[in-house]
Amino acid sequence: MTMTNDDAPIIPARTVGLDRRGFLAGAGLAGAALGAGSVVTAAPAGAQESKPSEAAKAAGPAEPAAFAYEGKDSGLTGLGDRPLVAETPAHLLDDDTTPIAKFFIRCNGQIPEPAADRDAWSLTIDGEVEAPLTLSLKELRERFTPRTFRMVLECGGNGRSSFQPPARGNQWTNGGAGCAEWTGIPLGEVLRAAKVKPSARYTAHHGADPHLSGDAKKESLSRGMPIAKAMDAHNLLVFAMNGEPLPNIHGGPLRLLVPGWPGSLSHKWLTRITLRDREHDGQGMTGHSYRLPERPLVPGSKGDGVPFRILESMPVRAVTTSPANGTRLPTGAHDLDLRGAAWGGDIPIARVEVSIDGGQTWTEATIAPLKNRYDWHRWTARIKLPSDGYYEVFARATDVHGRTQPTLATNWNPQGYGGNAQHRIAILVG
Ligand SMILES: Nc1nc2c(c(=O)[nH]1)N[C@H]1C(S)=C(S)[C@@H](COP(=O)(O)O)O[C@H]1N2
Ligand SMILES: [Mo]
Repeated sequence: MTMTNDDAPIIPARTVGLDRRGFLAGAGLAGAALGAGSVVTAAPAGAQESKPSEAAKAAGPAEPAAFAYEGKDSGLTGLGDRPLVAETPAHLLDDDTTPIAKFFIRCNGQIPEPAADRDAWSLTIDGEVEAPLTLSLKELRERFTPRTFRMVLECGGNGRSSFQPPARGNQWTNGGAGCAEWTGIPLGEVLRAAKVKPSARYTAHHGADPHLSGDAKKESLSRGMPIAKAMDAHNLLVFAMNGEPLPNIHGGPLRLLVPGWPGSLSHKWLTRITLRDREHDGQGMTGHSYRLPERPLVPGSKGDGVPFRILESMPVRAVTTSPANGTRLPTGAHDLDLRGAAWGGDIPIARVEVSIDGGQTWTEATIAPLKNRYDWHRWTARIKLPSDGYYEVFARATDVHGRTQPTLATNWNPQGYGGNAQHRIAILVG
């Protein structure tokens, strides 16, 4: 099946090789799903430029294999099997609320067997608390009042493929993110019920997914956050996603959802939260994991001797979700309607803009209000294309602190965090 190589390259688009034949290659296929115009091909994504063999490159844009996982859309892009990792191409982020079928997957370890009895799932809160708690999911739901928020969950490495030279890790374009309706019990209320001691400084999260090696002494992941962030009223102990029991692949029966910060804090298959009197040092907390250098590094260097700080709030990002990258429009179709999403960690978005001249001039998009804090902004824009021909449409978001997105990824770092170069899509008219 022909698919769009979604997501636009960060390093200059390989417009050489993206000729009319390229645009025509897949005509009709994805176009049917889109309704407007026909999706025909796409500028290769930065991620894909670094991977295919020279022969494959010469043959034109690669056709990624259909993704196969029960309940998941075959249009997701598989980034790895062991552990299972898949991202959502930008044109599949076009729903206001990301359906479960299209929601990205990021596992670090093995996927546990689905729980036979959801109600019996047990969560322990211990460590620096006066009154340690162990509650079943049933007890948790009876004792506390559930809340529902629509919130973005975004992998800390989202945008990594924009770095040159490539940074270590899954080569996410912009699709290591989604925005779902999460229903759960506010974490802060449960922590308060366990009576947090003044000595508590940091959380430590533990779950039931075995390490990839099968070694029971190792954890696949164990991250944590400062107590102040843990008490944010939007953090939920989630048992339902988009109104359905939380699917196993997304950490059901019970997961943590910590919006705004790297997705790795949103622990799946959650069994224990231990409060600690110091920064947690579990799997994913040490070395350069989820950390950014405190001064700019030479791209490709190791960062030896440079202090790193923990990545907290995620950067600002806009994606164009319609039309898809590589859409071909009929001759004379010069009114281009664009649709997308934008979000920015803890910091609200002030505006979204689009450009068809490489960022020389920008047109402001209309942004929809948020359902609640940590929701994403859906945005729309109509731009006038001056003539038939080839265009690249750039999108950028700016947050209320004035932080916006660079044209090319800046702040290179060994594990590739914070990559938020502007998303761009290729459009051919005529
Ligand atoms: N137990 C556990 N929780 C986990 C992970 C994991 O590997 N194990 N991956 C984390 C990472 S890195 C991300 S980005 C999110 C992804 O959540 P999703 O797979 O539901 O999209 O889950 C987080 N929670
Ligand atoms: Mo992640």
